[in-house]
Amino acid sequence: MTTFHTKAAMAALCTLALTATAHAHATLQQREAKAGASYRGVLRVPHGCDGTATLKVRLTIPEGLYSVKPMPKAGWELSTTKGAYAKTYQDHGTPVSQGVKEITWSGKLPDDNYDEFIFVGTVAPDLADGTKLYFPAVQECERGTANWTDIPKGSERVSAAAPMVRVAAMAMAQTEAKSEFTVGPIKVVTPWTRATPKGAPVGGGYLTITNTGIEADRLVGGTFPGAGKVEVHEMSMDNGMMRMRQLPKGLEIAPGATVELKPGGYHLMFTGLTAPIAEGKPLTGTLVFEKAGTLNLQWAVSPIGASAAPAGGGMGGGHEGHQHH
Ligand SMILES: [Cu+2]
Repeated sequence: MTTFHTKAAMAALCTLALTATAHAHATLQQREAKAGASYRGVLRVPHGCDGTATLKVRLTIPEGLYSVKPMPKAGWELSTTKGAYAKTYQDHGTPVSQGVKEITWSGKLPDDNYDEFIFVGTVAPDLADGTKLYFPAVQECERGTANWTDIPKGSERVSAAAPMVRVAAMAMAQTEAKSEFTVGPIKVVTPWTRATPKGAPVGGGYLTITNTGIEADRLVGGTFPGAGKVEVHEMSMDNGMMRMRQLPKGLEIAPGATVELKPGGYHLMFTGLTAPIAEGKPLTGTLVFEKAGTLNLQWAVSPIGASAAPAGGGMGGGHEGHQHH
């Protein structure tokens, strides 16, 4: 029993100690990075070693982050170690096969001060979603060192974890970029439609429109592949009945206003469809605004009967994967 209690007490103490030091770790401020995009790392150093000042901060750059450049710091001397990458990356069309693998800042950071050490780099575009990049960091102090260099295996817990960044895959990053379209002061977000069964003469289009300008504009129509016309419609309750009517003068978007077109409310109606709308592959179309003019956009296609845009904002596999039949 005594042994048991002691062990339990020890375990409790260890947990406490871990929790306490967790706040004091050297960490990276931005823990998400997008594959294929630039990443700005801010290493935060909250204290020295055993009460003594930090004299050096040494950061190791993992494979997968390339074209790394450290930001010089007033009062600190900067040095880098370069080396070969495991593979060749593209930097704006130029192949790069080597670069900065380690950055060292030398200076003095008193134990009771906090400071940040900054670098930028590019995340390899082919990294899988959820990839973890570890940046082992070492503080050399007046007395001793603090090593933030532990890299956990799987879900293992480590006491001095290396700063880590999670990568979001490029397809997802592109999805976000491609679900927003603008013309003049008009911004359209997440346009989506749903697949239609064979022979259905109409389809519906949904999106969110924001007018960032100073005068009102009107959505008056557009084009959609295989549709005779694109009409602006409104669904509303009339004596307890859902009714749909065309808005012949279009839909006004007041300056500064955001209007949502969604199932059961305002929507676009694609009439005279010559072929069913097929799920998966985004469709290119236009919207016409009275003042802002023609906006080119891509419609994400949800399954038949869906009540929302496809997951992830919509421009999924089809766009990248070229799913031809
Ligand atoms: Cu309608």
